[in-house]
Amino acid sequence: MAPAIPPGEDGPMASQPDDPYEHPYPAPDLAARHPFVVLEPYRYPVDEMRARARAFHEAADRRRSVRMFSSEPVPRDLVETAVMAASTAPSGAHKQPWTFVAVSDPHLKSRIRAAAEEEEQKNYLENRMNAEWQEALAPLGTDHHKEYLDVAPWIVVLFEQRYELRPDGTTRRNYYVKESVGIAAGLFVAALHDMGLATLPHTPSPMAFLRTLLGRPANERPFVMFPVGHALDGAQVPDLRRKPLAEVFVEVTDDPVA
Ligand code: IYR
Repeated sequence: MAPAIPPGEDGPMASQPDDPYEHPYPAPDLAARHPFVVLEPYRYPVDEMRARARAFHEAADRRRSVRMFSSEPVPRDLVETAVMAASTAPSGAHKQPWTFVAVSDPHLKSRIRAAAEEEEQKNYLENRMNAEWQEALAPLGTDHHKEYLDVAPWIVVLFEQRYELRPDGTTRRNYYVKESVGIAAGLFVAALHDMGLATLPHTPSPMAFLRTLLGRPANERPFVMFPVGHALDGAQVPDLRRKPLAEVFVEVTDDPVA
């Protein structure tokens, strides 16, 4: 059977002496039906791996969720590039089931703030969040005031596409939508932080109002929204500690069931 990718520079590697695979991927009949390319290698010497790993952790560890934004404008292309980075997230069946909806219009931001505050009043003041929940939030000092939605130059609302709506009106299933969109959200947060912008994953639950307010189609449901901008000079954040490795990492060595 002729391989779909001709051998050569972009072709499949000759089997290596230490090749452990009995069942190569892609199988030749798969490669005959769908295009494959050779992965661009990106390996580093192990010392460089450690240095990069440490640098990435240190940079990530400087990120904080911000609730006091500056009104300083942020060029739209920066938001777009963060969305492109987020949109590299792996997704179920590569469906990329997300839409990032960006708003900088002051009137629209105000309407979002008003609707969010209306929901949050029920959460905080009418005890839609129970006592245990409110107690857990106490150290963060959040309340129903969401002024930052007016102040931050951008609000980006991340919508999950519960199913695919094709231009001809037909639909297709999406898979692992929450997992996929959650990973994209994480990459968005990281991309903004890496370029020196601040954000806050904000979920004014329920937030169905965002679909109507932003005129989104029936297959889309708001997943999380992000005020995006520079942190206000002197902005305060809660003095939180991150769990140490020992609390978040376990290596299982013996078969626990044996
Ligand atoms: N959505 C509310 C409440 C809230 C809930 C959690 I969980 C938080 O970590 C923070 C806030 C709000 O945005 O205030």
